[in-house]
Amino acid sequence: SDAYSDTKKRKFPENFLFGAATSAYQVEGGWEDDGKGESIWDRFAHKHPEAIVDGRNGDVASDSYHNWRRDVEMLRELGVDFYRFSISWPRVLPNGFENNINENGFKYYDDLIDELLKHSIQPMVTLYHFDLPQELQDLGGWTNPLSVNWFEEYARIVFKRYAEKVKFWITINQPNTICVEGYGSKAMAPAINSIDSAYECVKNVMLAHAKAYDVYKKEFKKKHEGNVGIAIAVNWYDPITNSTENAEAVEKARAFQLGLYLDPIFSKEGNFPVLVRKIVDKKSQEQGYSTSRLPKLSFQEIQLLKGSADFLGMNHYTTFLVKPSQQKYPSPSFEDDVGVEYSQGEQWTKAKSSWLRSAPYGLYKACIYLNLNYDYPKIIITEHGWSSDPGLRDSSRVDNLRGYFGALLLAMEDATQVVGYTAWSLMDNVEWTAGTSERFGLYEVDFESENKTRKARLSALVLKNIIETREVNLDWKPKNLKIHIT
Ligand code: PNW
Repeated sequence: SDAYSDTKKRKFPENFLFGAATSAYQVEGGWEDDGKGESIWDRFAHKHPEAIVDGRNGDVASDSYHNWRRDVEMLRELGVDFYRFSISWPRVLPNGFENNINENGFKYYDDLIDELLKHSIQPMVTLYHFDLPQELQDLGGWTNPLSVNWFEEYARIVFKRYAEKVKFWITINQPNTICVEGYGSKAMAPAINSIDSAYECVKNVMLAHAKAYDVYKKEFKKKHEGNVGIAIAVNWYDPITNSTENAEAVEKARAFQLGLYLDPIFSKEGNFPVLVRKIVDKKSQEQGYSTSRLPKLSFQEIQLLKGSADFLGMNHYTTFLVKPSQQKYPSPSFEDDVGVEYSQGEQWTKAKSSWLRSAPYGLYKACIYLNLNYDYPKIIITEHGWSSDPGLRDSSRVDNLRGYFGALLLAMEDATQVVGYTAWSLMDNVEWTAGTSERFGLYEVDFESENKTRKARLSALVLKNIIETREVNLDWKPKNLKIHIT
């Protein structure tokens, strides 16, 4: 058992918000319908079909482009307060630029948002979840400093259209995935695999976020009173054992994985962490570069970034155990800069994804870390979830959900300012290069069927019960797997 997640009866407050999440590329399909432009994920999946585990890419995915009415019905069945989904930039601005607006693409989101509001479900809109317009990538994508302006114009257009209806906004999902996985490796599109471009990307993505926040604050906030945040991967990092070397290693892991994205926005001083600056400057010099690959932020940029979020969107899945790296990583690389190795507790239950094990205590510790380092920020858990094989009796997902809710309730009792929780994911979808081989859905999707039929899993009924009762009852079981709108 886990000292940070127990069965004591703690309740979610009545005003606590529950939601479920998806992202455009992962569920929509309709990849070239009605004038949609090509995204970097369309290009990557078509050019490298061998990179997608089971060959199922985002061309059709869960076909939410046609099944959005059913998606809203599922949200009503669950009884959630909000739906977190993302807008596909190339669906609404096919080449990325503001001078070419695709009304047909916007119509899809008009309909989805209206259907949600008709049933009192708040839309929570992510502006960017990994699917850059390919034409912008051809100009360097997030390594081009102009990307800050491209995103600003895109954000303004979407704010203008939906400020009346959407009160929760997330600018960017997981800068670390976008930059380190997308530009510093071949794991995600655009698979650039250059460490210099990864750090350039970090600077531009962070500034793009801050600009969009600024646009909302200056042009929309007064009238529309919405909230704008950013979703950052805040997994937990612990030393594998207590030793001086491991303590130093975990400090580096936290600085590179968390501080690099959190400090500029949420710390008092602003700017990138001093430790990251020191390490990357030194490494760059040793490797024969005259300038550091970590770009500098100007005084104005530091000011723009500082405080640029009404809430922290916390994506939390798991915990990693850290020690100094024993192997030599390729150099230069992000791994080499951080210089640590990750593992996970052998005793922690394994999910379908290789990186994912269940360790609820890590959510508690991550919350306390945020409180102490960033002065009790307002938090919405914007993603948490579990991958499994297909099948409706997903008891591993139920265990994971209950365990993490226990830890969350304990963190809230200890003054963590969490106002909402978002399950990843509403339904099975395209898990990037894992295709549909890793299922994250509360609802199962039959990808072989014509209509991509959705069916509630056991976890959907358990979550529905928790939302209704506001508490986690480990003994609760549904009579059958039928789910109804209540
Ligand atoms: C997130 N980790 O990525 C993404 O935002 C989603 O699009 C994705 O489908 C979901 O989580 C599941 O993978 C993550 O290594 C990738 O801890 C990696 C990690 C966490 C989240």
